[in-house]
Order: sequence, then C-alpha cells, then structure tokens
Amino acid sequence: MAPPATLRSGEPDRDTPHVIFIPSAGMGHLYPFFRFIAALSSYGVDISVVTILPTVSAAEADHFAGLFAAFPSIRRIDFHLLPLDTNEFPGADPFFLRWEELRRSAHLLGPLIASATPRVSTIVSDVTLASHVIPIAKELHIPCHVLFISCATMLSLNAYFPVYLDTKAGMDGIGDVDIPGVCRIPKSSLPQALLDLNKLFTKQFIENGREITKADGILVNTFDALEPKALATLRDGTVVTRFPPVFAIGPLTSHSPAAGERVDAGFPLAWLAEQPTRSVVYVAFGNRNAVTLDQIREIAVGLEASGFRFLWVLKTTVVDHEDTAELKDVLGDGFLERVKGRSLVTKAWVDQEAILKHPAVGLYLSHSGWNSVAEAAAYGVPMLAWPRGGDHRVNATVVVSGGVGVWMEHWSWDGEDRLVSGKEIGDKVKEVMLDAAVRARAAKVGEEADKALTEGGSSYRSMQQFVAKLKNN
Ligand code: UDP
Ligand code: G50
Repeated sequence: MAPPATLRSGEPDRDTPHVIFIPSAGMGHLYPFFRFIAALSSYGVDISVVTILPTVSAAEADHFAGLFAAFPSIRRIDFHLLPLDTNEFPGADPFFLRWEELRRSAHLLGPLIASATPRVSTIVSDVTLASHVIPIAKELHIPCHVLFISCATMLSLNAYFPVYLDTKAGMDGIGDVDIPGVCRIPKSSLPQALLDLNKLFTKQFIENGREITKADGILVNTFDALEPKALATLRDGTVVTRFPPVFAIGPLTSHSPAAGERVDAGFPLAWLAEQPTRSVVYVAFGNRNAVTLDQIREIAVGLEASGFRFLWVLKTTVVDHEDTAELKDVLGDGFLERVKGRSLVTKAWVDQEAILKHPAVGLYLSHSGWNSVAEAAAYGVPMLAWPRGGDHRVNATVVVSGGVGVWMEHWSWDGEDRLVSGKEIGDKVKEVMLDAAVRARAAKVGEEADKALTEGGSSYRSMQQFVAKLKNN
C-alpha cells in the first residue's frame, strides 16, 4: 500500500506521531502486526515495538529479528514479564499462557509508555491484551487502537459475545450465537473453548470483547468487498451500540516482492518454478500442529490418490523447536519415495505468501487461520477450508461468503475423534482443483483485494484515515 505523496515525509519532525505497538504471541498474531508496522513506516511515523524475549517459538524470534533488521529506525522496547505459575493452568496451550503472562504484566507497561520519547501519541495493542492495555491508555490519556488479527465476523462475535451472555445464556449454557445484522454462528462453529466459561481463553475473550468497545478505533485485516455485511453492521452500531471506528486495512501483505513479481530462488520456490501453472495443491495447517498422526496419514493417502502435485508444509508439534519427528516416520513407509519429484513435503518454515503468490499453485488446502485466508484472498488462490479449531470455522464462513473457496463443513475438527478418510480427501481435492467456477470466484476476490489496496480503494482510504487521525492527535 504505497503512501500518497503528501503523506510521505523525510526526517521526522516534532509533529511526527509516535505509535507504540504492543503485539502478542504466536505467528498468527505477529505477522499482521509486522505487516501493518511495515506499511505504516512508509507514512513518516515514529514507531516503537514492545518486544518480549525469549519468544514462545523460534519462528517468532526470527521474525522479530527480521523486522528490526529491515527497519533500523523502529525502536525496540524490551519488556520483561512477571513469572507466571503455570500450575494454575494445567494443560493450557503455551501461546494462551504467554497471553496470560502478558496480561498479568501489563500494568508494568504504563511507566514504559509514559516515559517513552518522543511522547507516545497512539498505542496499537493486540486484541488478546486489550482489556488490560485500554485502561492503561485511558489513565495516560493516550489514544488506544486495537489491531484485530482475525476477520471482521470474528470481531463482531468478540464484541457481541459478552452482550449475548448478559442477555441470555449462562443459565442454560452456550448455544448458537445470532450476531445482530451479521450472521448466526451455530454452537458447533464457535471456538471450542467458548462453550466453557471457565476456560482461560474464554475469560480473556469476554474481557477483551467488553473492553474493545472503549478503544479509539479497531484496525482489522480484512477488506470491504470480502466482508461487507460484518463491516457495515459493526460500523453502524447494529452489533453493539457506539462501537469504535473500524478501519479495514487488509489484506495485509508483505511489501517485497511486489505482487505478480516472481522470486523463484530458494526453497521451495525453485521447485515450484519447475511446475506447470496451477498444477500444485499447497497444503498447510498454520504455524503449529493441528492434525493428529492418524489424520496426517489419511491426508497423505488422499494427496497421493488425487494424482496432483502437492507442496505440503507439515508441522507435528504446537511449538516449532520441539518438532523433532522425522517425516518418514510421520508419513509411513515408502510415501516420500513414491511421491518424490511430483511433490514436496517439508517441516521447515516457508514463505507462505511467496508460495500463494506463485502461479504454479492451484489450490490451498488450509486450516483457514485468518492470515492464511487473507493471503489466499490477496492472491486469488482458491481455498479448500478444513477448519481445525479456534476461530477457523468462523473464518471458513467468510471463505464461502466472500468467494475465496469452499468449506468441508462435515469434516471433523480438533476434539472430534472422527477421521476423514484419504479417499474423501483425495476426491474433494480433485473436484475442487478441476472446478473452474471456484477458481474464477477466487480470482475475482484477488482482483477486489488489489482494488482495495490501490489508491482510492477501501483499504487504502482506511489507512489514510488512520494516518490522518494519528497526525491530528
Ligand atoms: N506461515 C508461514 N510459513 C510457515 C507457516 C506459517 O509463512 O511455514 C504464516 C502464514 O502465511 C500466516 C501465518 O504464518 O501468515 C499463520 O497464521 P494463520 O492465521 O494462518 O494461522 P495460525 O498459524 O495462527 O493458526
Ligand atoms: C487464536 C486461537 C483461537 C481463537 C483466536 C485466536 C481468535 C482471534 C481473536 O487468535 O479468536 C481473539 C479475540 C480475543 C481474544 C483472543 C483472540 O481474547 O487459538 O479463537
């Protein structure tokens, strides 16, 4: 998203806004932050980023280092967490625990923000920390924006869920949630944790949902043409009254290389470069494992049976540095040998955006994590959504309504011990790969995404409005 000439500035002057970013944990949360920071940095804004080291995963540490290397003028504000007694949360997800550590240390951010120079003019917080950061911002009389890393439909659920609890449930448990003006989310599509009000994630989600209504604005990684209804109803107060301004600034993408530009060097792009146009099924379920070993084996059967080339990014643990499994053990005897040449399976961190941008990719079999959906939308790659947990089913509703792809609603997700057979997976992959209508719809979404980001487009204008607001503070 290139800034307009009038906003491009040289040396920062005393009127230059200073934005302090407070990101959370997990690549799905850091990627949109880093992309937004990169976009904002070209608008002549002073930027500081609160950084917690060590990170939970190796990928997060690598990407923090990459951000500061690429943007030497961005200040790193080191932040040390108070120790958390993890025995309080047996079996909790390591990323949710980090969110909780951050939330419980958040009061220490106040002095850090107050003493930052030049004076902080706006805070941009991750949504997972919002209920702790917004009150601090209010105390300091500094405006606070929330960067919402999921879709606008999920934002509407986050904002409405506390209202839903106040008005109805609690007494007879959580049911379908009918978000005013947006859609009805069946109980079976809610993030699983929300069915249990005692879960750590649920407590955070409810507190954050209540507090984001008091933010000065919400930035969302989506665009008007993808989620017209959710955005319109959030903005007109139908979801909750007096909701803050919503800036739909997506799809957030990296700035180099430019869309359409081919970078075929390196792994696995060099391999992709040798494959015919739209011949490859890209398979990835996010930056952390979300699939059982038995299901991985069925996916392998399905991909092999589909007859198509595939590029499969396979993670076998939640945290990357614990992933020591050998692919040949995970996939079973002979699989890698049989598919060699026509396919690639890797456990490495890949540049997913470069993969989705590559013309050899014809389909993305995905867990429908929101960043992945936004990237597929940005590059017009059809998605076969197989939600695994959390917000994925809500995201998958947008995959369908927005035209990004199709969703296998009856395929099981985390916690349901039903295997989807290799035959079913293979048949569906084949069917969607050959479906010209699905491909055409996804391509149209890619065009809409381009339009949104180009001068005059909806996301471009939202970004300008946000920057103008920063400069007026
Ligand atoms: N990603 C990547 N390389 C990998 C794994 C993931 O670039 O090897 C990126 C992916 O492009 C996306 C993010 O990591 O931007 C994952 O976020 P998403 O919301 O899709 O899912 P999550 O991993 O949080 O479930
Ligand atoms: C991660 C996850 C499950 C999940 C979500 C994740 C979201 C995103 C929005 O990010 O729903 C969100 C809002 C408030 C909050 C946490 C997350 O407290 O594993 O559903």
